[in-house]
Amino acid sequence: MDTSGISEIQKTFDKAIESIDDKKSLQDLKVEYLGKKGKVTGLMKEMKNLSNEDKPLYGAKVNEVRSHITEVIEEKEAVLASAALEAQLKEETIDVSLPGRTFKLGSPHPLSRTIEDIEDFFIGLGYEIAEGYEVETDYFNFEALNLPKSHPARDMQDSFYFSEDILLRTHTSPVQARTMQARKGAGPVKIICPGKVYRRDSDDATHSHQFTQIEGLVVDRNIHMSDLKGTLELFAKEMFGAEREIRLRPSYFPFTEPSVEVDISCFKCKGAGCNVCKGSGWIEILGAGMVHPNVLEMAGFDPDEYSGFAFGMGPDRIAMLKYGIEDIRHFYTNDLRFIKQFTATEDGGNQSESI
Ligand code: 2NL
Repeated sequence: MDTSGISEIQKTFDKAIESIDDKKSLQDLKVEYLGKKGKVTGLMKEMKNLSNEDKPLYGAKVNEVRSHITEVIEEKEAVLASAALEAQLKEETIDVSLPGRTFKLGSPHPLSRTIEDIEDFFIGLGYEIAEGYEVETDYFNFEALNLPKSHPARDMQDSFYFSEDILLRTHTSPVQARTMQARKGAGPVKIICPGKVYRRDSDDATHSHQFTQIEGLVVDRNIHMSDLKGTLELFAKEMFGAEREIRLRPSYFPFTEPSVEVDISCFKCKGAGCNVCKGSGWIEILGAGMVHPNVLEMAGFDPDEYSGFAFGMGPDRIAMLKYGIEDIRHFYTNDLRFIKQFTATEDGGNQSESI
């Protein structure tokens, strides 16, 4: 019996495997020898031509070669796999000393930030936030606030009219009037009304036809001017620093009686006089007063039983003072270079330039 063919196949295999150094060629080699139409399988097919005597010997020899080839291929597979893993690990090495990827932080618009700060302060004192309509009726924007059709103070609040009776609100007071009315004469009312308001004005550094307002209203039994004063003093200290003092000057609003303008001691010069306070040591920040009995009555509250105080301020002006912004139009013209100056801080707020 001639088994030289078998030895020959093992020899050629041993030679061929030496030069294999990738998975694909190894797979091809495996098919070439052990596959259905492979060389080793071909040897087995020769069996039928052998005598019964020779068959076991021949079969054993072929099996030996098959085991050898199988074993060598498995070894090679393991070697290639570990080499591939090593190469991958080398490739994907992470240099932990490299700087991390940076990402850009957004920051709140200084006006939004100011409005939120003001809201937070009053929420802390137990106020609720009330919001209403930007398109209002003449009644709620003017009449209900003691500004009848003939009232000369209407001239100061010329607005954008949709019709004789419908307009863009000139202040947030209609929200307060509506809230009072909804309470049907039963106090207490303790609300803060923030929002956009509109006036027919020519835009310049300190005027905008669209701006923001925050008004506050407290109506209950036994509300006095002292309550207003204490509230606004706390507010001034919270917004502009614990050393701030407030000063009340007599003023006039149709919806309050008496009415006052409220100043804070200058946060820049501490009262000595500078460009921010125009040399006076005081800065006007809001208007306020005791709710006019007519306003209470029109909203369904008995002025003999209830009294209240109200105040109104412009967050635009407060933000301009706080952050040293010299032109109100910066808030509304969406120039990113402006907004980017107010970088976010860890507490989520803006970094103040001037205070
Ligand atoms: C200012 C002055 C003020 C009010 C707003 C008010 C609202 C109701 C009743 C009474 Cl419903 N008063 N609001 C009172 C005084 C002043 O705003 O200079 N704002 C920028």
